[in-house]
Amino acid sequence: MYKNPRFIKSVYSVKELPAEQKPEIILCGRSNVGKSTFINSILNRRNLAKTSSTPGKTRCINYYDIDGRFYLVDLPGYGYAKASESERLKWAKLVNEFISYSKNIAMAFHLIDSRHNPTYLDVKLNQMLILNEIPFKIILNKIDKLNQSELVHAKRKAAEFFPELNFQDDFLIYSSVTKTGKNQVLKVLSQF
Ligand SMILES: Nc1nc2c(ncn2[C@@H]2O[C@H](COP(=O)(O)OP(=O)(O)OP(=O)(O)O)[C@@H](O)[C@H]2O)c(=O)[nH]1
Ligand SMILES: [Mg+2]
Repeated sequence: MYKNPRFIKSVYSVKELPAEQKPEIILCGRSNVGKSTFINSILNRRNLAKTSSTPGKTRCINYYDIDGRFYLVDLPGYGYAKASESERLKWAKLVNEFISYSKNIAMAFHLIDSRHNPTYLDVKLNQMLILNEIPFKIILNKIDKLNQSELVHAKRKAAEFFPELNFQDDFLIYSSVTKTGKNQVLKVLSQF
């Protein structure tokens, strides 16, 4: 278990990235899929990362130092319908620039709300990760909201949207409520 996770800074442009070089594990995906909650849940903290039931909470890149070993990096969500067009473009630009600019991204957790089908933007994000040679896990999140047959359906849909991916290797299921999947995530993180 991690002993000393600390908030480091909020970044609004790629020029402000922390000077100290550490492996960066990024949290990405649509707005409201549970990226910030996932960070708290992995770290056993209630409020380290700011969360909200209103989409669009995280509007900048937030850095958390995990026991001096690596950074967890909370990215703004995309596809938040109620944000203005210019705001959405600004967040998308920040995320795109960051992913192609930072040399320290060691891996990505790409979260998808398991209740909804992946979107075009999820497919684009996955392509961008592959293009930049960033190892990733797609997390089907909030599975506490699904019954068994809905979970089967969600897995089938994910396989349809990402036909080149292998469910065993590239996906995990998760719930911050029940902690399903937490051991697998901690195992993935243990390599850093
Ligand atoms: N049932 C359930 N709710 C969850 C889970 N994870 C997150 N939530 C809820 O989903 C909502 C959004 O969570 P956030 O963690 O703020 O989502 P985010 O992806 O960081 O959103 P942005 O910052 O807008 O990009 C909150 O109301 C959370 O309580 C989960 O595993 N299960
Ligand atoms: Mg957030």
